[in-house]
Amino acid sequence: STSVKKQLIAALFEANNEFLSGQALAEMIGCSRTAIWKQIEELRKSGFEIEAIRKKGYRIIHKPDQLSENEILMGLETSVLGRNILYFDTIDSTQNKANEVARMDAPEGTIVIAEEQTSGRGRMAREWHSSKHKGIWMSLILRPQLPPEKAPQFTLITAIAIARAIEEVTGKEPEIKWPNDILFHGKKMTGILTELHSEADKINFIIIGIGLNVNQEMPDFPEEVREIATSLAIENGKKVSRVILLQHILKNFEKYYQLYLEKGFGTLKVIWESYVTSIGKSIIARTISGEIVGKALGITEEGVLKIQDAEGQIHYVYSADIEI
Ligand code: BT5
Repeated sequence: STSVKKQLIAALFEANNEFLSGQALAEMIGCSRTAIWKQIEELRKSGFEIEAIRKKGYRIIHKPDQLSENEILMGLETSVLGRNILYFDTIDSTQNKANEVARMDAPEGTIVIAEEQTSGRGRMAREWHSSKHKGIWMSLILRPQLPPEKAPQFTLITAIAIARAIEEVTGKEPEIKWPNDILFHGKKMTGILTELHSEADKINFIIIGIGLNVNQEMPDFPEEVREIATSLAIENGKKVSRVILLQHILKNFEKYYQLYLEKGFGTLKVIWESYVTSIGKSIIARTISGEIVGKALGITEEGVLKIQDAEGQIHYVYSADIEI
């Protein structure tokens, strides 16, 4: 019956506002009219508004902002990224699931996406709040044939793809904060978590976790992040379709990923720098081995942050929390 449902959604969409009768649908899909009617009821329960008129049939008036496989695939402009989708209503963490399926040979471009995460995580086992239906909580599997030290660049490529997608969808330009945050007015709207599985000299797979606050209002955030977090809807003044945003992210990601594989990080570095606001400013970088205070000079060709301290010494920072 999942397949009846898929075919039904596809048929109703393709009908383009024309009515389709129960009989016609049953014949197209190869099932009974009762089965059609049952599935229509199911779709209504999951948020579709479907008009039904006697002697004419059915048509879709409104589709829900749901991140189901069908919704994502309809209108997706990529050839690899997002072509294999594992969708969950609720999950512990999409990173865990992505790791699991990547070990079992899930193809490049596979995405694991959930409406809600119960133990979403940030870097260093920090918590990532992922409230139901409000954001994009997703992990993307990539299998680039590259040495492991290139992995951190993927966080930066991801940030550019997201920033561009946000601009395309809302017309608003976010800021990127090295290495893994996207901000609006200094508040965090997106966090990126890049996890690497590699051998000594080559990457097996990379899992890129994206946590993007889309339609939360302030009360949807737990107390402890209200001061530091924001959502796209809050910044945009109105709700944003998660499906459309996701499609734009995947499209841009594929484009930049191609560019990266063909030409290296150089071109992307320039784009990345155009979104960064902290270059040239005084920052504090908190790393596992201690604090570095100084001026952010920019990133290297490899995506490593360069900081110059008061004595003029230059530090290369691979991973840190940055305070501006
Ligand atoms: C990150 O870590 O920013 C990476 C977040 C990655 C989340 C995605 S969701 C899909 C995938 N599955 C997962 O389980 N994870 C990935 P970090 O830089 O360590 O920042 C974590 C900090 O951000 C927390 O300690 C909080 O202070 C703050 N925070 C938590 N939830 C937030 C939210 N929804 N919006 C803004 N800030 C948040």
